[in-house]
Amino acid sequence: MHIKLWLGNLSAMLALNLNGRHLLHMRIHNDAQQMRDELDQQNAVRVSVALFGQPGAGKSSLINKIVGEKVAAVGVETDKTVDEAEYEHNGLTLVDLPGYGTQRFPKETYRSTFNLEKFDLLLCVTSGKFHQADTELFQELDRMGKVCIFVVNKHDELWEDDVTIEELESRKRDDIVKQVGKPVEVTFTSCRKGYGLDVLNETILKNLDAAKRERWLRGAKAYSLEFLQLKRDVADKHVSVAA
Ligand SMILES: Nc1nc2c(ncn2[C@@H]2O[C@H](COP(=O)(O)OP(=O)(O)OP(=O)(O)O)[C@@H](O)[C@H]2O)c(=O)[nH]1
Ligand SMILES: [Mg+2]
Repeated sequence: MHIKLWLGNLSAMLALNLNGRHLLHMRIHNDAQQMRDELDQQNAVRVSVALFGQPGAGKSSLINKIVGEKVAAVGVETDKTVDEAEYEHNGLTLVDLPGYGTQRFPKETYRSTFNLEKFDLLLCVTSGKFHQADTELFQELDRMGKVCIFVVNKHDELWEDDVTIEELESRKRDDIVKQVGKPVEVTFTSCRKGYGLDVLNETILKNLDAAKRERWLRGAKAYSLEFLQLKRDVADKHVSVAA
C-alpha cells in the first residue's frame, strides 16, 4: 500500500516536472519570437525626408552630411540635380526634389508627381537670396499640414561689413518669416565648415514620433556628444533585443 502511494506520488511529480519544462520551453520560444517581431518592427521603420530649394543651395551637400557619406553628386555647375534623386541609407530615405514650378514640373502637378504626402518632413534649403518658388512650395506643404524646416546653408558665406553674424542671422530669419507669412523654424548650416549640423539633427528629431526618432538616431551621422550618446542608447537597446 505504501509503495503504491509512493509510486503514485513519483509519477505525479515526474509529470509535473515534464510539464514545467515544457512550459518553460514554450515561454522561451514565445519570448524569442516576440523579440524577433520587435526587431523586425524596428527595422521596418523608415524616415523619409525630402529636400527642396534653389539650384546650388547645397541640397546634395546636406544629404551627404546627414548620412555621413558621399552619396549625392555635388557640383558648382547649375542644376546638378535635375530629376528627383532618392538615397537610401540605413533606414533613412532622403529625396532631392527638383525645382518647383518649372516647365518640366509645373506647380499644379508637383504634389502628385512627387507624392509629397509620403514624406515625414521636408527641408527647404536656401543660401543667398530667398526665392519665391520656395515660398510657394512651402505654402502648399503648409496647407497639407506637412512639417517644413528652413535650412539656411552656406553660413560661412554670411558676411557684411560692420554687421555682426547674430544680426545677419536675425535678418535672414526675419526675411524668411516675412516671405512665408508665418513663424517657421530656421536653422543655419555650413556643409563646408560642419556648422549647425548638430542643431539640424535636433530640429529633425523634435519633429519625429518616437519610433522614427530612434530610426533617425540609428541612421544619421552624429555631430554632437548628446546625439552620439542617444545613438548609443538606441543601439544598445537594439542589440539587447537582437541578442
Ligand atoms: N561655401 C559653401 N559652399 C557650399 C556649402 N554647401 C555646399 N556648397 C557648395 O555649393 C555648390 C552647390 O552645392 P550642391 O550640394 O551641389 O547644391 P545643390 O542644391 O544640390 O545643387 P543642384 O543639384 O544644382 O540643385 C557646390 O560647389 C558645393 O561645394 C557651404 O556650406 N558653404
Ligand atoms: Mg544637387
